[in-house]
Amino acid sequence: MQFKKICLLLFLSISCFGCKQEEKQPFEIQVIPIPKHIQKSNGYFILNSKTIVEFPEEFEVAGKFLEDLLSKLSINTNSGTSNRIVFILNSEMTNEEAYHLEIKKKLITISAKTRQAAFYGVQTIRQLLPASFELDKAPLDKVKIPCLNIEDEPKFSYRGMHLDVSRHMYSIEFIKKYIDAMAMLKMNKFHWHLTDDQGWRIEIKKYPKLNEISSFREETLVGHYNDQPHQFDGKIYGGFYTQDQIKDLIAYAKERMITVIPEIEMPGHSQAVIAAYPELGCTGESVEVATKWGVFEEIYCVTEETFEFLENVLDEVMKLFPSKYIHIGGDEAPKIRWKNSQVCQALIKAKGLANEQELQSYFIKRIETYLNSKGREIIGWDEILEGGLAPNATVMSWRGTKGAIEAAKSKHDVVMTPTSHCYFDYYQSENEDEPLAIGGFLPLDKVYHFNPVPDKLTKEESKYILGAQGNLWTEYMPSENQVEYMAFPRMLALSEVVWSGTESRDYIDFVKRLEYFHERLDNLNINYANHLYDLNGKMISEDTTQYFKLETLTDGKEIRYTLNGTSPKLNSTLYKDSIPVLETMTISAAVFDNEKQIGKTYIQPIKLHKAIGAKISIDKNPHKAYLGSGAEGLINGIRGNDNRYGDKEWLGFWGDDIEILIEFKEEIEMNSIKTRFYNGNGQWIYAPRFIDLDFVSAHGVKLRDKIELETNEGKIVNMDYQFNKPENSSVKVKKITLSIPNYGKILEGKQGAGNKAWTFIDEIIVN
Ligand code: TNX
Repeated sequence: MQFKKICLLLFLSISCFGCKQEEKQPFEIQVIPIPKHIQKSNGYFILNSKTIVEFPEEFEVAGKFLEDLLSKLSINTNSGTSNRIVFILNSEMTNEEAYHLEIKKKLITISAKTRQAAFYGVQTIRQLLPASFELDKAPLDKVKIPCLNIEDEPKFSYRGMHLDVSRHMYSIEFIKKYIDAMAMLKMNKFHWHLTDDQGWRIEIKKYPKLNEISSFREETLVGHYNDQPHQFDGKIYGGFYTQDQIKDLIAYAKERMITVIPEIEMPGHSQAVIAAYPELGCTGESVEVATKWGVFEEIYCVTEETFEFLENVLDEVMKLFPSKYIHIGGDEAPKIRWKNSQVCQALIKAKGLANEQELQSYFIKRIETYLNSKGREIIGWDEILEGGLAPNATVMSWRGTKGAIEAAKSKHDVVMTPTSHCYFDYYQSENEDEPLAIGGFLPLDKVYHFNPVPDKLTKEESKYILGAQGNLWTEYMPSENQVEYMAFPRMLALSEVVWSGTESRDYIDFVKRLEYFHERLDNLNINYANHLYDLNGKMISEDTTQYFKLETLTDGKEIRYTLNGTSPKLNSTLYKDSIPVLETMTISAAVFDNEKQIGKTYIQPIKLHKAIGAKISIDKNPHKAYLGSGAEGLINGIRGNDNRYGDKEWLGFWGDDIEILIEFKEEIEMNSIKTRFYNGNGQWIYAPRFIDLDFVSAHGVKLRDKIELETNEGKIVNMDYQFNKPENSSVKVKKITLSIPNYGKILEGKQGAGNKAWTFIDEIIVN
């Protein structure tokens, strides 16, 4: 494989000093996240078994980390000269996390003010070393590091990764591996989502039933939530982390400069607790630990008993976790139980609150007061803004950026985790054979191009944006392997977002470094997704001609394709600028490097029909997270994926009634129009109940019809309209209007009840 060859070459260029060609081939700096300033100078520092490492006591962690790395060199050699790597404590540096790395021929210095900063300097050195240093033994006895000067500091102070261990649970060993990877990427906050409806995962000594009952569910949903009818595996699932395991993990993370922030969900996502302690719910009735995904109505009732319980739980949590922040959840708490509870209604009256939203705010403020009194601060999901924000709360903005803007404008700190750029449980590729995921579409480049600071903020307000975090919700990640697949390489892209900032970001350069980084991930035994050799395709319509464009991310490779349904081979047509589309066809293409196919085969059926090349407009903009390929994408001959509304073909609208106008250049003769709607009710997506169709001929003759749709038909609802016409005559049409009313409010008892439904529409086929 060519990739291996590249690595071998690089490896040789690092290890084979004395080679003359090397001077011609400048050493490329492959560090992720890319440092702020790099200045390369001449010559190399030769690392060898005689290299001495010196560090002050404050930098013991960083110093030892480096010594451990160096001890991987083969020691059965006496070659090399003694040179030094020296850590310097420089209290004058302004940024606490900044380091200065200077590599000269005989001396490397790492200057830093804090232990974190020194550690980050070492992570940079680590990535300047060959990837074989990630193995137990680096089979080398000398390594040359290029002389250079790096001045580096992070853009954001909060650089986080989250992991949900409620929906699925992972070993402490695995979480340590996850933390190791975060540390390598200079991330510093691990948000540990410990409790949810499907399982309570932290040992609480005062309430043993939390671990006996709340930590286990009877069985688990099989397949996707949108697959009906729901099926279950019939196996008990669960467990929890003991306080000793948690202490050990926190200490482990601390050595890697990572703060562990625990999340204890309230008032919602607490069905597992109510399963063990029904008296904490409003009905007092017993419920089960949830066995499927979603949002549940069983939430804590607002009683003194609940507060006493939560304060006791939080006392144990605070004893374990030294973190300044305690995450209290706050998201997705349906208010139906509170509406029907006399106790809650009486409290609303007594406290002069306007409604249940304000009651939620009262709830969160009480918990905040308690935690503040113990010297801690709360973080909550952006729903904590509803009904009034607690005075000192930090907001984790997940439903877009609205919450972030509101919070920053009222001088509250914010951590950005919008679904659009930070939900690593979404699909990362359009390949049909991707492992099952929750939905959505978040490819690597989209993560990479994230700017955590919403543009609606002034410079002053932007200071409240502490940083960003990647979220790993694990409904569809039953194994550790699967978590890694979803986390990597998106975590690498995010590390550059939060560390390097927008100024020094270049995606093509990142991709090159990532390609090189694969070997490091291989050596670390991380199951990353590799979509670098995928193809991206796009249909282009110009007047009456259509053609298809293909592109791949990495340089210096060939694309070969066939149009007859056979797999692309070495002797298949070489792709140049585009593929003319003259008829209905299937493009099968792949990336080739050095005479071998690398990456997967890309298969794209294209179905020509009469609307292709017409003019199309929609009276509303699709939601910015689901823009597909714009309005034109609805008549480009390409259908969306049957399972994934988040791809480049489906268009998503949130709550809007929409009107789509298709205008033909010349009047056409047609006899049918078809389209389809996504109907993923678990994700609040509903097909419309009916559609109005208007046809107008060039002479102004009008035809109008209404089509009722069966909205509980399944995951996809088809609209298939044929003219009722005498044999052999067809209808002449110049303009078609499709009026598509939104489904309306989601019904009680369904996911997202009371919210506006989404409408997702795919290709409109005219024949
Ligand atoms: C929403 S993000 C949730 C989680 C789900 C996630 C799936 C948030 C605060 N709540 O409970 O796991 O969507 O993407």
